[in-house]
Amino acid sequence: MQDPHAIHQAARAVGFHEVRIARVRPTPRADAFDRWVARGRHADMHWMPRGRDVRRDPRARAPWARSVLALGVLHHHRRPPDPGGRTGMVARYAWGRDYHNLMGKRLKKLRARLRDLGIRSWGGVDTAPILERPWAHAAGLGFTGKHTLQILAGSSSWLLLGMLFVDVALPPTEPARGGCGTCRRCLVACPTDAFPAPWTLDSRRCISYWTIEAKGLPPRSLRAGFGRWVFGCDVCQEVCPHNHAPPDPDEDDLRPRHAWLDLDRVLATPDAELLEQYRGTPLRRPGAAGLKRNALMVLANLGDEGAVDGIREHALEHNDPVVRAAAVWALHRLGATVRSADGHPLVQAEVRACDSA
Ligand code: B12
Ligand code: SF4
Ligand code: SF4
Repeated sequence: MQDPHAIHQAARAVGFHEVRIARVRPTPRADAFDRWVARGRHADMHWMPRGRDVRRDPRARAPWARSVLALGVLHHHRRPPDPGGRTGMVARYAWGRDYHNLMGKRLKKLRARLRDLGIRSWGGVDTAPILERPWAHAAGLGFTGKHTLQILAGSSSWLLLGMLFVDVALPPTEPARGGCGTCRRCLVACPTDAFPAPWTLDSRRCISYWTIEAKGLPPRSLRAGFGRWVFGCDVCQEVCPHNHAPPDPDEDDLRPRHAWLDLDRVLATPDAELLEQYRGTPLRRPGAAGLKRNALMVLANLGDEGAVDGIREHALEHNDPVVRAAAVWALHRLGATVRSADGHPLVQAEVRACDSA
């Protein structure tokens, strides 16, 4: 059996804060994933059911895999003060550089070091068809909280994951300490009631899904629940008692750059320029129209009539009907009169809904 010490050292040297190891077998709890998809809880993330065989057993992609390295980067920082004006909150994981790039580079370096040790590897961060949390749980990289996130006892859930399957059998690490016990805080605190049961999230009700992944308009019944979240949502983690004193990583790449967005500015900035401003960050994921849609939701929730002129000027004529429809709704919520000659069905549906409200 290979000495795991060199591997742990290599992983730490390239910038992974946490490393755990599990033996490869069929993915634990893969049936829960199948049930989740069968119930439509992946919403419009049509890519999720793809690669089912690999999700169920990574050896469908890497038949030589014997062990998995569960790798973690801790990313917590204290939220900087609200700069004032009409602002929206960004979820913590997105405050700095895009973790796909950051961790992807670290993974690449680690794979090169493993190659030097004669070890073959395959894996990824987020985008490969790997059920990262069940593997992290199996390796003892935290335990799975009722909000479905991995929590490191004595540290926090402000932890991003990467997985690397290797062709050597390594001694597995200990199972994680801790658990949720009788606590239910996250389930109760979720502003949009997105947990049909503990350890199960319905993406169709999750603010994170709607502000990052979704292309369309969120259901009207959920919009007020978005509160000030303009990108992602951290509520289920903020209320968790395991996150009361998280460590802050002292790393330049993880430092907060945009914890708050100026919503008027998001609307007024031309789309291409907006995307350019957020190059290399997760904020590009919903596209410029998605960010503007999100900004309109939050402006409506802020209830500040001062936003009306900006919405009329910059959003009501936007080339994306989702933005125009969101603008109609925001204007209505801010008490402004909305007369729209816009014939697009999405916009018309919003106008009708506002008229009948
Ligand atoms: C799709 C996805 C989403 C979707 C769906 C989220 C979800 N809960 O499924 C949306 C867009 C909503 C989302 C939101 C977020 N995401 Co996301 N997302 C993913 C992705 C790509 C796939 C997750 C997946 O397969 N979901 C399907 C469900 C069925 O799987 P699961 O939740 O892992 O469920 C397993 C367990 O719950 C377990 N289980 C079931 N029952 C039981 C019972 C018990 C007792 C136990 C112990 C376990 C257990 O079995 C299930 C597997 O079958 C992963 C990356 C990856 N490839 O894994 C990142 C990932 C999960 N996301 C991540 C993050 C950071 C977030 C956000 C915090 C971002 C934000 N701040 O806005 C939110 C958190 C919302 C939440 N409470 O989960 C991190 C989580 C890190 C961590 N510490 O756990 C990941 C791992 C990305 C990464 N590489 O770091 N995400
Ligand atoms: S991320 Fe926000 S909306 Fe999604 S489950 Fe957690 S608290 Fe609910
Ligand atoms: S808030 Fe409570 S129930 Fe939710 S993950 Fe944290 S400890 Fe578990």
